[in-house]
Amino acid sequence: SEKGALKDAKVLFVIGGPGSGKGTQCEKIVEKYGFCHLSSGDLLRAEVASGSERGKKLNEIMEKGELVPLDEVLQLLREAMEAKLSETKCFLIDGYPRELEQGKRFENEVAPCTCVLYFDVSDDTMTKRLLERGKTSGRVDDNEETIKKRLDTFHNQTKPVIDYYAEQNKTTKITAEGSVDEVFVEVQNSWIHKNG
Ligand code: B4P
Repeated sequence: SEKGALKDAKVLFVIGGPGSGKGTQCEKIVEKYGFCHLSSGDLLRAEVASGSERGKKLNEIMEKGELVPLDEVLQLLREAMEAKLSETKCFLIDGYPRELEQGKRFENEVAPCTCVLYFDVSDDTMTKRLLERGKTSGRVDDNEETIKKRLDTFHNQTKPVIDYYAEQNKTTKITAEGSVDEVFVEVQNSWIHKNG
């Protein structure tokens, strides 16, 4: 079955608050190490852009800075992984899991996770980056009010995920306050160490 095919995939979860630089660093990792990068946020925005009824509902949730229903995002990820399986078995899953149940369901139904990269950044820095991006992004969630809610969602729902994988010694914390290139040095140090 498809589930069987994905079971052998090598999966790295990439977690961090909104604007922590996950997407940015994943692109650099792909350039250098050639993983397949799948961003849950990008997959959701693509669904919104398609103009479907499902997309309209998702957009309303994202505009509020809340998490979309687990089954929606898990299904999108599974389909995207299956579509890439003939090319690679190594996946960077960016922006997922954002709540503990997402991690457990993914590991039960898709594939076990090898390692979690956690981008640690202060709320202040994340807010500044997102407001900066908001000047040109056109994203419904890059405004002051939604950013506050996204930070709350991160602290309340995603932090327990980080603790859960830290207890299993799977979490690698990256200090991600610096510039894009400085952070990438940190990533490479941890990355080569764990996956080189
Ligand atoms: P995401 O798309 O994951 O949005 P994000 O948290 O803002 O991360 P992103 O990858 O875009 O930003 P990055 O840090 O790279 O999620 C959006 C929404 O989708 C969520 O709020 C939720 O509603 C929904 N969603 C997504 N996944 C979900 C899931 N699993 N379950 C339920 N709902 C889900 O970069 C931010 C900015 O900072 C960029 O402009 C970048 O250029 C800049 N930047 C990056 N690194 C920098 C650095 N070192 N210095 C200066 N600027 C930097």
